[in-house]
Amino acid sequence: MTFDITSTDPASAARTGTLTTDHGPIETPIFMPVGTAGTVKAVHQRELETDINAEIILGNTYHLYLRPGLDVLEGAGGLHGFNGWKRPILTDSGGYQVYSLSNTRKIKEEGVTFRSHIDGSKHQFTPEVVMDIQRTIGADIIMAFDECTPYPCDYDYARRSMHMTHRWLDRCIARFDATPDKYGYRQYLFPIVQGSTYKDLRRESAEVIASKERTGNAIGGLAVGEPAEEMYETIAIVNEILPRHKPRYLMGVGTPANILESIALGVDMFDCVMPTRNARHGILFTTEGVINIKNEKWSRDFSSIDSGLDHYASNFYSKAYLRHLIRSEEILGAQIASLHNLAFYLWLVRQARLHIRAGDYVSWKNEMVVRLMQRL
Ligand code: PRF
Repeated sequence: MTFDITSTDPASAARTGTLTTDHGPIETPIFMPVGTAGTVKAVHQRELETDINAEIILGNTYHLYLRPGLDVLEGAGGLHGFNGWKRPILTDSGGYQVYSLSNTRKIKEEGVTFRSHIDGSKHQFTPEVVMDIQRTIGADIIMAFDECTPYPCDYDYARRSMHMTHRWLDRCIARFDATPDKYGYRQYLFPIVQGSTYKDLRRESAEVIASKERTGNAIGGLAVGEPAEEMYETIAIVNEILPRHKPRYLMGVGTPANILESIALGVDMFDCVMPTRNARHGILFTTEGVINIKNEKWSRDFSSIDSGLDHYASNFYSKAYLRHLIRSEEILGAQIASLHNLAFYLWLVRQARLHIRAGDYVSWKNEMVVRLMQRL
């Protein structure tokens, strides 16, 4: 995998780049649609690839391991063979999902034991198990096994948890480097910085993660309820330390404003369920601001969902029609809204790249964060 920085913004840490994998190139900064269970919910592969040109999608170790299971995925030749997606895939390691979804989880030095949210069956994730699972899923980019601390988190817990995440990382690296690429293309392991919102812990974690000299690095443990300003301060501290010439991935972020601000701090990769999850609840991101399509005010608004986007679903369907579909819980409503929101997020990062190249990123960003976050 290579990462070429193609331009840098004179007024911020923003940069554009090309990350090249065996499944093709990724232009950064990039947003990665979340495909938890092997599907970006309510969106076809052809729509992802052709309509909105998603360059990489996410999968979740936790979900795919529980269902359909590794024997099915291995039989299909990995997730690419199973769902037909030809471009890069990144998988999250399962730690974060175990904490948020499973029942009765126990975190110990060895790993995490938990019960499935599907059938209550008992499982154990260790750094070694999680490396093997992600190799079998066939992800191009594999995430280290970590603990994402909650917010707020007392200092002592955050410090002990971070040190365990670092020890887990050494076990991840040992296992990952001892196992071959599973399906003939190259797979890469990204380590994750933790340390809650404590500056000294974040510095220590970033130093440790940078010292492993992997292909790319991730920042975890943010966007878990802390004020946005605290998140930005933490990102700035970490990005001072993470190497400039490698991609930086901010996990699980965020709103359009969060993404634009983090790009200015030198982040290259993002993922979040927000565009797809909010879509299913009728919350739409548009080039003019945020719309709750269920509101009465849209009932006779026959204008297109977003004429500012050059995209089929955003232009063809009216706000009033989408409102009707979402209120009636029609499946097509979720499809149109999800496709539109993802088209918006990918438009957003494309615009960011254009403005970084043009050298006016900061002034554009300052205007956009106000416009895009207003409630219409
Ligand atoms: N760790 C992992 N996945 C994550 C996070 C994390 O800290 C977050 C935090 N926002 C989202 N997804 N492994």
